[in-house]
This record gives sequence, C-alpha cells and structure tokens, in this order.
Amino acid sequence: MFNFFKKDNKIKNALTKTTQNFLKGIFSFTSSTLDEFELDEIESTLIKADLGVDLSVELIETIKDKKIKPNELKNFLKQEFEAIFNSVDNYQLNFDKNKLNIYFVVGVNGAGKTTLIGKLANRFKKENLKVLLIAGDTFRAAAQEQLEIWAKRAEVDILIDKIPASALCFKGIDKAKKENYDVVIIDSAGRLQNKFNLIEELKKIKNVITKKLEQNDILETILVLDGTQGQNSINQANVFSEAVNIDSCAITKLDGSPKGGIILSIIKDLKIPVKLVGVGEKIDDLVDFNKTEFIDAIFEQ
Ligand SMILES: Nc1nc2c(ncn2[C@@H]2O[C@H](COP(=O)(O)OP(=O)(O)O)[C@@H](O)[C@H]2O)c(=O)[nH]1
Ligand SMILES: [Mg+2]
Repeated sequence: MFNFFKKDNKIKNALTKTTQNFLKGIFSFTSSTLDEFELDEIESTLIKADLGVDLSVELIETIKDKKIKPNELKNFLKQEFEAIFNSVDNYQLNFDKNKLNIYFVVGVNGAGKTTLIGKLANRFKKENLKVLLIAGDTFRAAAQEQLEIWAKRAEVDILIDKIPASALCFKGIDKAKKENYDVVIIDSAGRLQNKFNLIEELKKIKNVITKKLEQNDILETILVLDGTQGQNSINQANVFSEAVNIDSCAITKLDGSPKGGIILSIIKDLKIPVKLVGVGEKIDDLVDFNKTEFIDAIFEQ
C-alpha cells in the first residue's frame, strides 16, 4: 500500500476554511421541527458550500419527507455524506513499486496541473523512486519551461522536445521502459484553439500511452480541478470525460477556499474519487484526500 503520503491531520488543517464555515449555523436551530425559513437557510448554506443546487435541493426534499428534526440534522447529513463518499472506492493513488506507474494529468489552463506534477514528483523522489516528467503541454513554450523548473526543484528527470505531445509521450514511455523508471508523469495542454482540438489532442495522447502499456504497467488519468471554481469544475470535468476516461481527481487551491463541498459534488455527479488536494503553491502543499478525516472535521464542531 502506498500510504507514505499520509500526514497526520493535514487535510483537517488544510481545509479548516472549508470545514469551519461549511455548515455554520445550521446545527444551532432549537425549534422542535424545521420550519420553512430554517429549511431555506439550510438549503442556501449547502449551496454556498458548493454542494451544487441539485444535491442541495435533493437533501432538503429528503429532510422534509423524513421530517428530520433539528437535533437529528447533523446525523442525517453525516450519513448522507458518508453514503456519497462510499459510492466510489479506491481513494488512494494507484501505485506499485514493482511496476511502471504512469500518471496522465489533464485539466484546463490554470487549474494547477504543472504545480501538482511538481509536488507529486517530489513525493516519489523522496521515496528514492526514479521519476520521469514528460512536458506534454507543447503548445506554450512557457508551459514546458515551468515544468522544467519543477523538475529541477524535485530533482527528477524531464523530457522536453518541440514535437507533438503524442510523439513526446511515445518517446518518453520508451525511455522509461528502457531505463527502468518507476514513475512517469505526463503534463498536458489545457486549452487549444478550440474544444474539438483539445479533445482530439488528449485522445491521441491517451491512445499512444495505451498502445505502449504492457500488462503490468499502471496507468492513472488524473483530472485536476481548481477548487475555487465551484460548480464550474463539474462542467469542465464533463468535457474532459468526453475525451479520456478519468480515473481520479485532484482538487487544487482549497487552501484559500471555503468551498470544499465541491468534493462531495464531484464524487456524487461524476462518480470519480478525489484522491489529492492542493493546499498551496509550495512543493509540500499536497495532501491525500481522506474521507473520514474530512467528515470528522465537518461534523465534530
Ligand atoms: N493557492 C494555491 N495555488 C495553487 C495551487 N496549485 C496551483 N496553484 C497556482 O495556480 C496557478 C496555476 O497553476 P499551474 O500549475 O501553472 O496550472 P496549469 O495551467 O494547470 O499547469 C499557479 O500560479 C500556481 O502557483 C494550490 O493548491 N493552492
Ligand atoms: Mg501547466
């Protein structure tokens, strides 16, 4: 198991902004039944925490149907959230130290792909693994240079070339196999001339990777979403799912955001586990998502 990523309570500390404000106020109702006004307040609190309108309305309907009382609200929501988290499994990044582990990182420009790759590379490197980065955002010179800076910081190898991303990936995976790398992380473009081109580009890369895969290799496609974008990220996720099969999500920028409800929304709507959370711009600002800690932090107040 790959649990050297664990850092005690880090998710709780990192997400204090989200968890502290998340359900603020709605557990303090003292009436014997929830009236319309209180139900409205609960609904707007859930929406503000970025749970999404659909999920928030659905929860309110269930609260009404089941005639949930104010003193039962906390337990009710906790159970509902647990059920959402339990609807997907495998919250840990796939990894096997005896295999070649390939991570294909996708997401819109500015979501935090390159930063996440730098942070991940650093973690693997610290475990003495041989790591190769592939600078697959070939459309902007600056994007490749940015990854190069992260490669230097993490002290890992990088493959950069002014050739199409799919050709670069072909070369990179070849190199990784010949030279016995443990981990390959592929960066990708987040915006091309239009949505069609972007989807085609990602499909091409994925095809190349899949062709190169051998039975024992691990491939995980990680979608990076900016946590401050709220429900917008769900729409983005749908575009990327059209192009490639997404295995997991990384949510970035949750350090400054009270909108951690997006995590529930993503899991519920997309049925994809959230595995990583970016909590800052520095190399160590990455934590593993932990559903139990997340729920405890919200409901312990
Ligand atoms: N506060 C904060 N900023 C982040 C985080 N991850 C990335 N960023 C910043 O977001 C911006 C875009 O990141 P970048 O990795 O270039 O995104 P890309 O275009 O998807 O590769 C940069 O200024 C990063 O420093 C995070 O977890 N927290
Ligand atoms: Mg980038």
